[in-house]
Amino acid sequence: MNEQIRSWVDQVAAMTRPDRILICDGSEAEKDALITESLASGELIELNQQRMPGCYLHRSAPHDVARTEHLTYVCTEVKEDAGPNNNWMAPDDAIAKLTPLFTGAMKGRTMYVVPFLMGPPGSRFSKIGVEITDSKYVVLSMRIMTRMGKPALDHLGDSNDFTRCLHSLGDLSPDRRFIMHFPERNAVWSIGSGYGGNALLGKKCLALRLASFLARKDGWMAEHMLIIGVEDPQKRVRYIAGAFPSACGKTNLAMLLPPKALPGWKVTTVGDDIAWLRPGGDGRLWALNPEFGFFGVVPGTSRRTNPTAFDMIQRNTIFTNVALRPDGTPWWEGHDDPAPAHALDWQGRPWTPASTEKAAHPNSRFTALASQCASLSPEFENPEGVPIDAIIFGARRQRRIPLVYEARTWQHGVFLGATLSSETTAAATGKVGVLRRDPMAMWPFCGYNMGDYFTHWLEMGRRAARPPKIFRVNWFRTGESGRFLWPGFGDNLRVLNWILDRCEGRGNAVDTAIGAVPTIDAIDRTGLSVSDADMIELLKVDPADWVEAVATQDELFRMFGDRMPKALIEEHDDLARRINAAITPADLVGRDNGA
Ligand code: SAT
Ligand code: MN
Repeated sequence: MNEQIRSWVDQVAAMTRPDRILICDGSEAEKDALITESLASGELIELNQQRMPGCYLHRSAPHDVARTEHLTYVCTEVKEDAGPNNNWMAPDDAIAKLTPLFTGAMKGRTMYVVPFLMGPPGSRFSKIGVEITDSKYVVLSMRIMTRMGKPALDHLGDSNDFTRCLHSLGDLSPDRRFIMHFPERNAVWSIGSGYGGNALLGKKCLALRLASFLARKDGWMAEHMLIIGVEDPQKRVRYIAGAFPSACGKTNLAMLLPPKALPGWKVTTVGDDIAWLRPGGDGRLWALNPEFGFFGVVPGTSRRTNPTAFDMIQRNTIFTNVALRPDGTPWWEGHDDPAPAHALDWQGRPWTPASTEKAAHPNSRFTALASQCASLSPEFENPEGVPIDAIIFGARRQRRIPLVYEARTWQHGVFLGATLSSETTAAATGKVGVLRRDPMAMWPFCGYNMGDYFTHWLEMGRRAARPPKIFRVNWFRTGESGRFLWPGFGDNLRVLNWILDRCEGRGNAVDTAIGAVPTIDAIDRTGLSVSDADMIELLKVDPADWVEAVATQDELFRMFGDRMPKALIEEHDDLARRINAAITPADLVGRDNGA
């Protein structure tokens, strides 16, 4: 056993006073024992093992169902280093606040020590964490989401270079819940929540917040991005990384199944949530997925919307907060099967289709091994990652934002990322459906001042001789009465193909004030029933509609004061000029409905 881990474990045990300590090796026998104990304690409920072998249901505490951003802190010595995008507490104050909460917190419980590896074994880019937790559900989930146990210890050797991740369920009260990050001390302390992003500390805490901080120091990037390979009929594979806020379809896009009308095309999955990117010797950006599994949103997942994910979660999967049918199989809104006549809802209460509440929680989740994903890329374990041709930024936007457009330059692309905003989802607590700024989809995950983060993005573009092209996409534009104009899902490949064409100097586009937008016939609509009128609507750039958007961008940029890079302010002023120049006198007089 690594001596540094041992002495840290001793220190934590002295504070938390567990009844037992278990150092996890990641073996099958250990998993089986954890499942048996979890079934006995009610932390897991066995699902129908004939139909769904190795599948279990976990019901969380009713008020512990999503990330709690208002209880999440970045604890840097200097407040400005955390920035206006983070809650801040001085590191010593944070320790002083949490020490009483952790003191004795594991009495009567087992303390699990979970060494884990983020990134492929043997990669010089991989990182080690050790999570101490008193939750069996967390251990079982970490076993899926990370390379846990022996591969991690082998990678670490006797080094002290690991992130100290301390977690306890505490009493699960939001009043005593904190997720504290200490980037300068390479540590995370989380108490009071068993929910994914709050409790599986390898994911958002290490692989995004702490990693983004480290990445800036060491010249790489940790981003909230999926990574996919797009294989053409000639078997050439190109790679796209895409940043989207939580619950905006990253998992569906990562496992995209091409429409029948595009034979010979294939999408392979490298990752669905997190990308670590570095400039390679060839001047390109190379990306790897540090995770080992998928923690995806369940509602809406079906054979129709995402057959790959649906098949993936038929075995060895932990479901959290879905409904339970009488035959012991799970159900959720958007399942292929119709609503059952009787079920238990996500809290275990009787439910019928007449119930006014949802059967599954809107942020119910599956946790499944990447190796169970039929579309997993053969490059998944490549220690160098994959070379990225295009970066896409996407979000949920009913209005204004075209289906796709292209940035003029890297700097303009960084501006497109920095001005990303999205309608909120159930992945974080708070109101759903309101527009919020989410630069690069990293607002909740950037572990330092976002002004510095923008500067770092600009710098990375300068450092890579052949940086990817940058695009903005929006699958969610609606027409009259809220109808989605674009079918989404597999048909998004049509948009990706235009993007890849543009990366090679092909593909038709018109220059507009906001960037290059496809011409009406530029996106292949073979076999698709999207009318010309809808296509025009999907691609429309209405300058008058952009005036307000440009004005609110000011507010965001001003938040960062002198940490805001001038280059992005210039991009903003440039956009304002272009929008004003594009406005016609008719726009000023007034427009008819929807025009
Ligand atoms: O933060 S989680 O990992 O729980 C899910 C998400 O918001 O992306
Ligand atoms: Mn995410």
